[in-house]
Amino acid sequence: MTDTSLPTTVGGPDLPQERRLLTAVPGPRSQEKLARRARHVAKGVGTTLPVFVEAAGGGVLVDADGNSLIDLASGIAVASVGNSAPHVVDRVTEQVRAFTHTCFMVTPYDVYVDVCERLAELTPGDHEKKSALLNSGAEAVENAVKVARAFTGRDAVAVVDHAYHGRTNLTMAMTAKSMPYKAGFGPFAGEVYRAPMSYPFREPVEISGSAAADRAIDVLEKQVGVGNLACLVIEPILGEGGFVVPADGFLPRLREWTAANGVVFVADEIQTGFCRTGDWFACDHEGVVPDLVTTAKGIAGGLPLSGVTGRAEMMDAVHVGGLGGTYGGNPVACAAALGSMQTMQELDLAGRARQIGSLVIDRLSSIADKHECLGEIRGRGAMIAAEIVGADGHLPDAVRTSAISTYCHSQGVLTLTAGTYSNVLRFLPPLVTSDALLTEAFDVVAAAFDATA
Ligand code: PLZ
Repeated sequence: MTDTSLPTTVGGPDLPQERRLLTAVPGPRSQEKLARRARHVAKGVGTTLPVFVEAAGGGVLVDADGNSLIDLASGIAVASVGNSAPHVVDRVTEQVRAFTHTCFMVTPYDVYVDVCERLAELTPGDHEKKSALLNSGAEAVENAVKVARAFTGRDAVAVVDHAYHGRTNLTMAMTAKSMPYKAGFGPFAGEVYRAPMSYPFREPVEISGSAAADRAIDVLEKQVGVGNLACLVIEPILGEGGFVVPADGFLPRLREWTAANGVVFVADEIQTGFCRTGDWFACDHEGVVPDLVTTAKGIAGGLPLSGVTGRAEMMDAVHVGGLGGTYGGNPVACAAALGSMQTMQELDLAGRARQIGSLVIDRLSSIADKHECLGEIRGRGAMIAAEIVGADGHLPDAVRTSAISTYCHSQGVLTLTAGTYSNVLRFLPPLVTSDALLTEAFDVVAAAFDATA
């Protein structure tokens, strides 16, 4: 008889931290599972790398064929503390044993309040803050807009070019890119207006951050009217848009203008938050203090949780019962968040993100010396991207980008792409990845540039 008290597969940081290829990627067992997936899972749900994962931890994913892949994705910036991080596993296990759900709106519990208290401490600014917890990033963005509308009594929502805010109806309207996020899914929510972003690599002529902000402000003042504008929602560094870091001064100028005009400044820190950029939040780098911050992804070590945190008077502008949802702030997800934040603090993962950033930038710089197609290296902390261009040094090269990524996958390194023009390689390793593993991963990335030249 087999001992069923023990899980057959254990992930977490004790997994051997190595790249190990036993078969082609995907191997035969993953291929079999893929055929089953195709029978039962809707086609619209895409796959970046079709291997079936059986365990993960630290900086690796182990697939059904026993291959150990280096993870440069973290499940899109989620597993920052690594998969099955010990504090997350312990707190989740304890919580699952105690109770799994009551619905916070029916009968409250401590871990929800604990997470809100931590969010108030960790998000930028030392003003009085309150939070509401939800399930997904898109839901957090939707709720931030509800709060801003309730507080201001205004309707309009401003977003920027290349923005990504989610796949629900309102957040599809707020997201810029049509394919694959919006095509065929309209009509979209109204009263969403798009302003030009600061995208230093793609400006026709060099423009300062504050001048780029004035360009956006001009569009909003003339085409929307500040009196109609409830909020400006912006990612301090674009995520899906290609890790675009706006020119210095862009965010501070927008912050100043929104404050002067009664517009709620919402920082969407869903991808940038929780140590990813080398600080707790990306707004911290320029000393920008948003009115509201949306969080998700890295917050809870892989369990679904998101939040809106902001000025107490804004959060409290909504009538009782106006915010919530059945699962929002689920106790198991909240326990995971507390374990994840504890890990970030104990291991100084913000500091580690900065170290990872310099290693990655170093490696990409030597690739750029050899390959002119690497048009720009940008990002902060462990959120670094390489924009891939054609021989003119400017035209986006999505084909080469995809070829580089595909090569990495075949060699057991999980990379992601991004960008409006699908020509950005983005690197989001778990913040607990070792230097040795990163070095090996970037040897493969370098080989991918050579092999696709
Ligand atoms: N805001 C800044 O990055 C999620 C989406 C991947 P959800 N980004 C990854 C995909 O193809 O669906 C994201 C984000 C920013 C909002 C969201 C939305 O978060 O948890 O996916 O709803």
